[in-house]
Amino acid sequence: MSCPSRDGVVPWPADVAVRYRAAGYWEGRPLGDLLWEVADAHPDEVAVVDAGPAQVRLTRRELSQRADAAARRLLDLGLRPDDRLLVQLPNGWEFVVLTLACLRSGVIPVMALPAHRKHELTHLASLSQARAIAVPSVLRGFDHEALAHELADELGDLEHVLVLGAPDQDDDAPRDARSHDLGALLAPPTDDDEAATDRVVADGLAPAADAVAVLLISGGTTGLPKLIVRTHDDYALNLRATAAAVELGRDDVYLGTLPASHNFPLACPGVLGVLLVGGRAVMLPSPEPVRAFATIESEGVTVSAAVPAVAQRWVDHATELGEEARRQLRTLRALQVGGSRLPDEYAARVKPALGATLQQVFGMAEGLINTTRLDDPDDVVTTTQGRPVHEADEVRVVDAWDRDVPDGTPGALLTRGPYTPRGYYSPPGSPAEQYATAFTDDGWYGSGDVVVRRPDGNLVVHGRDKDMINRGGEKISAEEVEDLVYRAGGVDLAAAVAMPDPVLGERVCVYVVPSAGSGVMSLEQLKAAFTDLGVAAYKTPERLEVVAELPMSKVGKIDKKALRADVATRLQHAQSAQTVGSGA
Ligand code: OOB
Repeated sequence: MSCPSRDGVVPWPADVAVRYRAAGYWEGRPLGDLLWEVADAHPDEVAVVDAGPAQVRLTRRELSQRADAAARRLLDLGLRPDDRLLVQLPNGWEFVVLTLACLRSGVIPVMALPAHRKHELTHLASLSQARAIAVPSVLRGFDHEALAHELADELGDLEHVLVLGAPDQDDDAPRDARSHDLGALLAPPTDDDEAATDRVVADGLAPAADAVAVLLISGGTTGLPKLIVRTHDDYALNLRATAAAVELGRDDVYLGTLPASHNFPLACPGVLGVLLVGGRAVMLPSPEPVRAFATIESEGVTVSAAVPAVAQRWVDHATELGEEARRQLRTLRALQVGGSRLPDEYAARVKPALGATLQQVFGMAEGLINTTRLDDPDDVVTTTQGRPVHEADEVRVVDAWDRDVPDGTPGALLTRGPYTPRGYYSPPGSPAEQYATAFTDDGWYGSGDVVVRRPDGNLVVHGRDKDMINRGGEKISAEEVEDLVYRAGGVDLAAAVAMPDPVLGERVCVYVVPSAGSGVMSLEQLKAAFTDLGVAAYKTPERLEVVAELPMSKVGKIDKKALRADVATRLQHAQSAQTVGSGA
């Protein structure tokens, strides 16, 4: 069995690692140690609130005892430190306990999104050689349990299916006899003696600080997503630096409504960050404003995070409610917004509508996090995406020849630093170069974003030179969509591009040249083909243009810039035709 805490992981160069340690950026302690220190100091405080249907409150003692019990039970199942566990759970207390159990035991969680389906999960499970998967039984009408067993049948490494029954259903146990009951795995220890033994066992399992803590999923630009290795040392720094940037402390209550397996709500500072500073995490499975506002009021939430589309919904809802919303949101002091570009007009509306200070967050699962600061002038907060959260973050803005451009000039973002790994995870037996894309030889990560650095150091995201579609913060690789269109069949040429959208920023539009003799495909047929291929719904094309040929660039590649312009014009025309049609 391979060991990803060493194999397939690109380490920081030894001299750089020495420097980061000497400077104290890396503390040399695993995340479980750091979190348990807080739990031991304040055992009776409430640490986690599940504000979903489960309505569970856990003190720090209960949280740590359950996590240590779960760590032991993972081992009882046969899992070992360094084994990978594919985690696909909605936001709830179970997600937190299971993640902590992994951090304590050295079992490595692979953070899948609830929206992922067979196509994505198969890839993630095989890439990580996952030995176990944790899923809800049925969520939003989808049978995750059945799918998990399908995967287990097909993938040699995947042995254990851990299933969470729905707490709001009569029968909350898994329905397949082969499933392990995740509810039971996350139950408290039976008594104090068991708790004490579990503690000793879990303390003994403490992973090395430079071992892998979690595997995150990259937004991906080429084909299927890659895995990003985050070590205990570097992720702890990620938590501390982002917590400092939003001035997070023991009195803070963080509301997690974005899918918690994403780096932003997980660790920037997110659920883990608020626990690390001794605050409280409140988990909600959806950012829908009525529930979210009621939860903010009842739990005294002080900080939350949203993608721009969610922030817009909150602003619109608050504007509609007026005074009532201001009362509900009284305790909310900061709203972090990131994942995709927040339009300046909306940025300016956040504080007046919600009463909370806006913090723009321009981050990436690969590391670097930029934020505006709470005391920044309005112009910085509403028109920039902030600056690096840590003094050792290195940022370059370069032209096509890798030369630094002056401030004020758009260029490609390159970054290195103590929480930005030097390469993607490469599975055993695969050529490491295949996973080195996006990293330069001297370890810079090229995020594919086109940014301008202002003289005050703040970055403004202007666009990107990666072939990705950012649908309201959900990243979609154009190449992956194109591969799926080819698999759907009947086309000679396919190109996926972003089309502008007032709500999500971008959506997926596909241009196809049909094969000779095949009938003209409709958007409905294409959507159905994507569903049949078991693809996450957010990647499904929302517009289809059937054309006789595609524009080509001078070097013989499909000219996507021309296609993006084309679809934008078509949408504009459609809109003005509608306006004329409605007599306006
Ligand atoms: C976050 O992480 P990922 O890994 O899902 O996506 C990273 C990419 C960036 O390279 C950039 O293209 C885009 O998402 N992005 C933004 C942005 N924040 C992220 N583009 C424009 N403005 C922003 N504010 O998305 C992520 C990770 C941690 C914290 C926040 C976001």
